[in-house]
Amino acid sequence: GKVRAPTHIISTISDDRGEEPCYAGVPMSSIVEQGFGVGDVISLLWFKRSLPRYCSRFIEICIMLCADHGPCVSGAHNTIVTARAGKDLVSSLVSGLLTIGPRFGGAIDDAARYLKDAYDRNLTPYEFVEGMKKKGIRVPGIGHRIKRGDNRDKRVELLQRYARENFPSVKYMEYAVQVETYTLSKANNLVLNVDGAIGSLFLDLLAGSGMFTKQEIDEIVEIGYLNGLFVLARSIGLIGHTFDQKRLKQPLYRHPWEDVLYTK
Ligand code: Q5B
Repeated sequence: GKVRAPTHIISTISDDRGEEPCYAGVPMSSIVEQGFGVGDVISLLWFKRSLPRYCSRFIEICIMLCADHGPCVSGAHNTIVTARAGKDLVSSLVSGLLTIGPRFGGAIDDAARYLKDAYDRNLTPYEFVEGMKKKGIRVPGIGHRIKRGDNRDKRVELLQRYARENFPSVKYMEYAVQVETYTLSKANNLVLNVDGAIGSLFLDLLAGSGMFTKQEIDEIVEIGYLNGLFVLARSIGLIGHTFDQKRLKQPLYRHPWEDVLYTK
C-alpha cells in the first residue's frame, strides 16, 4: 500500500496548494467577495475560526487605537533613531518593535492572565492588588506615564463603550475597573491603561461569544495571543515614523550632552 513520507512541518491555519489560498479553510475569493475585514482575517489566522462581526470589529478597533501614540513612546523613539541612522525600513521597524514588552505595550497577555486568575478565584480588588504587591509584581494593565485619574486615556473609554454596547457580558472589564478604582485610591497615575483594557475585554470576548471552550480560552491565555494585537497595530505607526523621518531627510540623531547626567 501507499506509505506517507514523514513530514517536517505541521500547519493548520492556511493552505496555498489549490486554485486559491485558503485561510482556515475559507478561500480568498470568499474573503474578498463577502467583505471580510482585517479583524475577520485575524480571526481566521490566529483563532482558526470566523468570529461574529462584533468580535472582529472589536479586534479592528484595538488595531486602530493602538496603531500609534506619538513620537515620544519607547517604540517610536527607537524607530526614529534607527531611521535617522540611515537604516532600512525593516531595521527601523524591528528596532521599535523590540521595545514592546512588560512595561511598554506588551502587558496585555499578563493583564489577561492575572485578571482572569483573580476574578475566577473571587479575589476582591484589595486582595488582588495587595497580593501582587507582596509578590513584588506590578499589576499589568495598570499605570501610565502621562495618563492620570483626572486625565483618562480616551482609547480605554472608547473600548469600554464599544464593549458595553456590543458584548453580551463585560464581567472581566468591570472587575478591571474595580481594580483601577482601588489602585487610583493609592496613586493618581495608576489608571487602567490600554493594555489592561484590551486584556480584560478580550477575556470577555473569549468567555461571552460562545465561540471558545473553557479549555481553548485557558490555552489562548496561557500561550499569550494578545500582545500580538499591540505588535501588529504598532507596526503600522512605526512604519509611518520610518517614512516620516526619511521624508524629512532627518540627520543622524545624537542625544544632547545637557540631557545626560554625567556622574561618578
Ligand atoms: N506602580 C506603565 O510607570 C508604567 C504600578 C505600580 C503597582 C503597577 C507602570 C507599569 C504595568 C505595565 C503596563 C503598559 C511603566 C502601559 C503602554 C502603551 C502606551 C505607552 C505610552 C502607548 C508607568 C511609580 C510608583 C512606584 C511603582 C508604582 C507603577 N505602576 N504599582 N502596579 N502597575 N505598569 N504597561 O509612571 O512606591 O514609588 O515604588 O509598569 O501595564 O505601554 O503612551 O507611553 O500606546 O504607546 O514610570 O500607552 O505603571 O511609574 O515606575 O515611577 O512608579 O507607582 O511601584 O511606587 P511610571 P514608576 P513606589 S501602556
